[in-house]
Amino acid sequence: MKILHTADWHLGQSFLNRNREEEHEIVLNEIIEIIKKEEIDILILAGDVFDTGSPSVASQRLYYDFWKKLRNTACTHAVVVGGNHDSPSVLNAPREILQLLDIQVVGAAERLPNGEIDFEKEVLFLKDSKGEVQAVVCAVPYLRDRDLKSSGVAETTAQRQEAIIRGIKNHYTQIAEIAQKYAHLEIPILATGHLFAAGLDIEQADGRQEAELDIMGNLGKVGSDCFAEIFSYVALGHIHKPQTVGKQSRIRYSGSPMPLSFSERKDRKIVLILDYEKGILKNITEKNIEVPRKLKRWLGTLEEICLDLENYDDSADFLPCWAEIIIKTDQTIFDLDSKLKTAIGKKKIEILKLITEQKNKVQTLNMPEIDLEYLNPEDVFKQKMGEVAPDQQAELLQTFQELYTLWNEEKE
Ligand SMILES: [Mn+2]
Repeated sequence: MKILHTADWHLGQSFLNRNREEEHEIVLNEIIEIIKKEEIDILILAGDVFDTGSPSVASQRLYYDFWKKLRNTACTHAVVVGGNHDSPSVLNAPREILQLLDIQVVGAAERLPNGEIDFEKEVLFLKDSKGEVQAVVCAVPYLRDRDLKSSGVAETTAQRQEAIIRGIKNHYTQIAEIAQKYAHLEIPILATGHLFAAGLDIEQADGRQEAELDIMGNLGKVGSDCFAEIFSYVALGHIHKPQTVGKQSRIRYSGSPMPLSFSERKDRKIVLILDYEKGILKNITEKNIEVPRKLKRWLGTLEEICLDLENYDDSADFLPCWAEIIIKTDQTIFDLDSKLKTAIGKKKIEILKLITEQKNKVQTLNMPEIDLEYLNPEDVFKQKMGEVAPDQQAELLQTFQELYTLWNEEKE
């Protein structure tokens, strides 16, 4: 049995006001091709399906087109869990109809009538054509504060983080207990998650990416000890760079299938394929995704950058690469635009961000005028948050996300 693990699609992402629909379409088609070629039986999508809680019609079309195309493959089951970017109600809305197509969706932690978490609802049984259970997927979505927190009052940030980690651990412990009942079946038992694990390789992170990581959802970082051995594999989402957690190959981030920020420009973009025999995980392989558009960063003096641009080989680029150019200079440069344009010539390079660093003065030029139409409420909030002390941003953003989700839910 073969299972494909992917995550963090972020459909509908607008990157510096640019639309990414074409890239997403190409990448999703590549995933379909991999599913066909590798004869995948089960697909797992570990959260952040959409970039925003109110996805555009175009991004929803991509989502449903993908399911349509999946019908023409041998893949019989799919499991989708909500990420921190997803609105649980948006993901859950079509779940009954998707269920008919053997696509199971868990947008958020479910609750019993008494308000307690309904752990059983996250344990999914994937059946073959004879009705026999062929795999158990413990579909744990992104766990929101309200799913985790004990009723503490006026907690400090540290206490809050501890409570989050305790809450996540408890959640997986409860799920593992349920899963244990099926240990004798000799079928794959897996878990999913959309969370921030401890001890990740973020060495490529510049200051900005770390800031991004910190404001990505909740603050708690869980260790690999969170995931009981009963889970032969833990399919994670949230971190966009593929990697294992705590050097355990069974606990992994697949990463996003295409680069979503300049800090991901050097990441490999892949999906993971798990090979099971009689319920035992025999092999994990990475399949490369051919990224249709590269994100690039050029940094140096104007002369160095112009030389690099002139020598840039765009022959393998399907779509023009998007560039961030950071020029170090000690004087004001005149005709910067035309100098760069000359260096680029007919090459497929589009400058999205141009920064000149003049000794202590940093100036961002060419930043396209931001039209409110292209921003989602979270983007606007993040921009306003620039005025707030960095250590308070994570908490503020989380509160905003919770309020915004609640508001959206009430609207419906
Ligand atoms: Mn993500």
